[in-house]
Amino acid sequence: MQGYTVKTLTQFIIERQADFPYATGEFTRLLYHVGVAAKLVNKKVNKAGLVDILGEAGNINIQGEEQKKLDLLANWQFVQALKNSRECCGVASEEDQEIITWDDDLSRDGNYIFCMDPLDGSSNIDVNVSIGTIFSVYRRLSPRGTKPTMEDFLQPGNRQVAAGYVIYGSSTMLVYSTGRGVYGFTLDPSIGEFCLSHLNITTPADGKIYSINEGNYSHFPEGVKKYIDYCKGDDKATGRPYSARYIGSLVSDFHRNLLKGGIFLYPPTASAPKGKLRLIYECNPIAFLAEQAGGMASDGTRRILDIQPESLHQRVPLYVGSKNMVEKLIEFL
Ligand code: P6P
Repeated sequence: MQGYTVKTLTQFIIERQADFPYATGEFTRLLYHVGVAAKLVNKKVNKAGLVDILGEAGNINIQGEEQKKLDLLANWQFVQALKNSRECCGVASEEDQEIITWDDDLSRDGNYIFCMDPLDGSSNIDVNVSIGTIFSVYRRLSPRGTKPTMEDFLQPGNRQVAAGYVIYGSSTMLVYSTGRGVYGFTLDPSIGEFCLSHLNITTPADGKIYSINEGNYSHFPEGVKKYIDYCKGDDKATGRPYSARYIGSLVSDFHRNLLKGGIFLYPPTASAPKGKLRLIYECNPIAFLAEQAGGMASDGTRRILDIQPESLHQRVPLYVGSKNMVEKLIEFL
């Protein structure tokens, strides 16, 4: 019987457990439960057009954005999975003002904290554009057996032990890194497993794609305007003009550029003077993955991963992708 050798996410995590310092299986169990939540959210996202979970949930989340029902479902699903893992002592989510904790001893004993945007790009749900979950994992600083503190969640991105995203698109993929390269798993619905499909993803040092919402051009810093004009320049020797590709869904724009090479820019704008994207559960995980794949991530003056967070939902400008392209942009800035 002709079959193909499948390596599931669970098999891979267990295999790589040995890579993980003080591998005690705790992290393996945490990541396993993230995979379960991703499969359950995927089921809901795939049916979004069929059952009554489209459209506004009516609530306003702490970002002042309409919360769509799928946002709430995804948030609930991941929080449940993290609780069930018993390895996580608290969660910071885009959808919740405060840190989420559980009043049970096992969770309080959890060694990890989890930061997430459970369903990023959710304004695209109703128009069937890919959306994603973005997550970041840290070891707690506070003693086990106690409630986690804000300090646990305000660690700089260079202290992440893992980061990843799920992209619910033409196929559903989970992409993550524990600091030893970036690995991609594609969901095979016929067996309900994430199967290894992208081994050790590296992003090209140069690319021909730039991703930015040029509608905000008039409010961009001068250096960004100059860089955009550079991307549009006519110089075959440097492969310009580049292609403009912007989906308006961070995970989709980042994933494409990660694989093909390119740069994603979210500069300060009039409506978002500090940038729109959140440091803790969007920029840090994306920056971790970009660097693990050989790319670069900056806020224009600082390496994203070195920024000391000051608040849970803090926003920063984000310039991320192919190393040479980000360096070129920083020259213009
Ligand atoms: P704009 C989606 O709402 C999101 O948070 C990211 O996924 C995306 O990159 C960005 O906002 C798009 O923002 O202002 O270009 O619509």
